[in-house]
Amino acid sequence: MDAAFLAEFRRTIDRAAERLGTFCDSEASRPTAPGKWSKKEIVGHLIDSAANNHGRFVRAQLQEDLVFPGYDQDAWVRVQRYRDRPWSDLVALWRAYNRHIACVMESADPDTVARVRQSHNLDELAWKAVQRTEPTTLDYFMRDYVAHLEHHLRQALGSDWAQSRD
Ligand code: NI
Repeated sequence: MDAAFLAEFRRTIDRAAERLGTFCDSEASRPTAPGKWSKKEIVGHLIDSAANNHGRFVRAQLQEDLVFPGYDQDAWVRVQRYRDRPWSDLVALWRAYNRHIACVMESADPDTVARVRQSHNLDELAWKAVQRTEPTTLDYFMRDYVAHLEHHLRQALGSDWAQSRD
Protein backbone atom coordinates (compact mmCIF):
# COMPACT_ATOMS: atom_id res chain seq x y z
CA MET A 1 0.00 0.00 0.00
CA ASP A 2 1.51 3.32 -0.98
CA ALA A 3 3.10 5.51 1.67
CA ALA A 4 1.11 8.68 0.96
CA PHE A 5 -2.19 6.83 1.34
CA LEU A 6 -1.04 5.29 4.64
CA ALA A 7 0.19 8.62 5.99
CA GLU A 8 -3.15 10.23 5.17
CA PHE A 9 -5.07 7.32 6.73
CA ARG A 10 -3.06 7.59 9.96
CA ARG A 11 -3.59 11.34 10.02
CA THR A 12 -7.34 10.83 9.59
CA ILE A 13 -7.39 8.33 12.48
CA ASP A 14 -5.53 10.62 14.88
CA ARG A 15 -7.41 13.79 13.98
CA ALA A 16 -10.80 12.09 14.07
CA ALA A 17 -10.05 10.47 17.45
CA GLU A 18 -9.09 13.88 18.81
CA ARG A 19 -12.26 15.47 17.45
CA LEU A 20 -14.51 12.62 18.63
CA GLY A 21 -12.99 12.97 22.08
CA THR A 22 -14.30 16.52 22.39
CA PHE A 23 -17.90 15.24 22.73
CA CYS A 24 -19.12 14.30 26.17
CA ASP A 25 -20.67 10.91 26.91
CA SER A 26 -24.27 12.14 26.79
CA GLU A 27 -23.76 13.96 23.48
CA ALA A 28 -22.27 10.80 22.02
CA SER A 29 -25.31 8.80 23.20
CA ARG A 30 -27.87 10.97 21.37
CA PRO A 31 -29.11 9.86 17.91
CA THR A 32 -27.52 12.03 15.19
CA ALA A 33 -31.03 12.31 13.63
CA PRO A 34 -34.42 10.82 14.61
CA GLY A 35 -34.22 7.04 14.29
CA LYS A 36 -30.51 7.14 13.36
CA TRP A 37 -27.45 5.80 15.12
CA SER A 38 -25.82 7.85 17.89
CA LYS A 39 -22.11 8.70 17.69
CA LYS A 40 -21.47 5.74 20.00
CA GLU A 41 -23.28 3.44 17.58
CA ILE A 42 -21.51 4.90 14.53
CA VAL A 43 -18.11 4.37 16.15
CA GLY A 44 -19.29 0.92 17.29
CA HIS A 45 -20.20 0.09 13.69
CA LEU A 46 -16.71 1.25 12.63
CA ILE A 47 -15.17 -1.03 15.28
CA ASP A 48 -17.19 -3.93 13.79
CA SER A 49 -16.02 -2.92 10.32
CA ALA A 50 -12.42 -2.87 11.58
CA ALA A 51 -12.80 -6.30 13.22
CA ASN A 52 -14.31 -7.90 10.13
CA ASN A 53 -11.94 -6.29 7.66
CA HIS A 54 -8.87 -6.96 9.79
CA GLY A 55 -9.54 -10.67 9.32
CA ARG A 56 -10.26 -10.24 5.63
CA PHE A 57 -7.09 -8.22 4.99
CA VAL A 58 -4.95 -10.92 6.62
CA ARG A 59 -6.73 -13.84 4.94
CA ALA A 60 -6.55 -12.08 1.56
CA GLN A 61 -2.76 -12.48 1.75
CA LEU A 62 -3.07 -16.22 2.40
CA GLN A 63 -5.69 -17.22 -0.17
CA GLU A 64 -6.24 -16.71 -3.88
CA ASP A 65 -9.74 -15.25 -3.86
CA LEU A 66 -11.40 -12.32 -2.11
CA VAL A 67 -14.46 -14.23 -0.91
CA PHE A 68 -15.38 -13.60 2.72
CA PRO A 69 -18.42 -13.84 5.02
CA GLY A 70 -20.48 -10.70 5.49
CA TYR A 71 -22.07 -9.55 8.74
CA ASP A 72 -25.45 -8.09 9.73
CA GLN A 73 -24.36 -4.54 10.58
CA ASP A 74 -27.46 -3.38 12.46
CA ALA A 75 -27.67 -6.64 14.43
CA TRP A 76 -23.98 -6.36 15.46
CA VAL A 77 -24.55 -2.82 16.76
CA ARG A 78 -27.70 -3.90 18.58
CA VAL A 79 -26.42 -7.01 20.37
CA GLN A 80 -23.23 -5.31 21.55
CA ARG A 81 -25.22 -2.43 23.07
CA TYR A 82 -22.74 0.22 22.03
CA ARG A 83 -25.09 2.91 23.33
CA ASP A 84 -24.43 1.75 26.90
CA ARG A 85 -20.62 1.77 26.62
CA PRO A 86 -18.36 4.58 27.87
CA TRP A 87 -17.62 6.92 24.96
CA SER A 88 -13.93 7.26 25.73
CA ASP A 89 -13.49 3.45 25.65
CA LEU A 90 -15.10 3.25 22.21
CA VAL A 91 -12.96 6.07 20.77
CA ALA A 92 -9.77 4.54 22.20
CA LEU A 93 -10.60 1.10 20.78
CA TRP A 94 -11.54 2.59 17.40
CA ARG A 95 -8.26 4.50 17.21
CA ALA A 96 -6.09 1.56 18.30
CA TYR A 97 -7.81 -0.90 15.98
CA ASN A 98 -7.42 1.38 12.98
CA ARG A 99 -3.79 2.10 13.77
CA HIS A 100 -3.31 -1.67 13.76
CA ILE A 101 -5.10 -1.98 10.40
CA ALA A 102 -2.78 0.71 8.98
CA CYS A 103 0.14 -1.52 10.06
CA VAL A 104 -1.51 -4.56 8.43
CA MET A 105 -1.81 -2.56 5.20
CA GLU A 106 1.79 -1.39 5.47
CA SER A 107 3.10 -4.91 6.10
CA ALA A 108 1.31 -6.50 3.16
CA ASP A 109 3.47 -7.53 0.22
CA PRO A 110 2.89 -4.96 -2.59
CA ASP A 111 2.58 -7.67 -5.28
CA THR A 112 -0.12 -9.42 -3.24
CA VAL A 113 -1.97 -6.14 -2.71
CA ALA A 114 -1.87 -5.38 -6.45
CA ARG A 115 -2.60 -8.93 -7.72
CA VAL A 116 -5.74 -9.11 -9.86
CA ARG A 117 -8.33 -11.45 -8.34
CA GLN A 118 -10.96 -13.01 -10.58
CA SER A 119 -12.96 -14.55 -7.74
CA HIS A 120 -14.45 -12.21 -5.13
CA ASN A 121 -17.74 -11.16 -3.50
CA LEU A 122 -17.10 -7.42 -3.37
CA ASP A 123 -20.51 -6.96 -4.96
CA GLU A 124 -21.79 -7.84 -1.44
CA LEU A 125 -18.95 -6.72 0.84
CA ALA A 126 -17.53 -3.49 -0.56
CA TRP A 127 -18.91 -0.05 0.28
CA LYS A 128 -18.55 0.85 -3.43
CA ALA A 129 -19.50 -2.50 -4.89
CA VAL A 130 -17.57 -4.26 -7.66
CA GLN A 131 -19.56 -6.45 -10.06
CA ARG A 132 -18.73 -10.11 -9.59
CA THR A 133 -17.87 -10.39 -13.30
CA GLU A 134 -15.16 -7.71 -12.95
CA PRO A 135 -11.80 -8.66 -11.43
CA THR A 136 -10.57 -6.61 -8.46
CA THR A 137 -7.61 -6.27 -6.06
CA LEU A 138 -6.86 -6.18 -2.36
CA ASP A 139 -5.63 -2.62 -2.99
CA TYR A 140 -9.15 -1.66 -4.05
CA PHE A 141 -10.69 -3.41 -1.04
CA MET A 142 -8.36 -1.64 1.42
CA ARG A 143 -9.05 1.77 -0.09
CA ASP A 144 -12.78 1.03 -0.04
CA TYR A 145 -12.49 0.25 3.69
CA VAL A 146 -11.02 3.71 4.34
CA ALA A 147 -13.63 5.42 2.14
CA HIS A 148 -16.38 3.72 4.19
CA LEU A 149 -14.71 4.87 7.42
CA GLU A 150 -14.52 8.46 6.14
CA HIS A 151 -18.20 8.31 5.16
CA HIS A 152 -19.21 7.45 8.73
CA LEU A 153 -16.83 10.05 10.20
CA ARG A 154 -18.70 12.68 8.16
CA GLN A 155 -21.94 11.34 9.69
CA ALA A 156 -20.53 11.63 13.20
CA LEU A 157 -18.55 14.88 12.85
CA GLY A 158 -20.30 16.78 10.08
CA SER A 159 -19.47 16.87 6.39
CA ASP A 160 -16.90 19.67 6.71
CA TRP A 161 -14.74 18.24 9.50
CA ALA A 162 -12.06 16.98 7.08
CA GLN A 163 -11.69 20.43 5.49
CA SER A 164 -11.09 22.13 8.80
CA ARG A 165 -7.70 20.49 9.38
CA ASP A 166 -4.72 22.67 10.05
NI1 NI B 1 -21.36 1.43 7.21
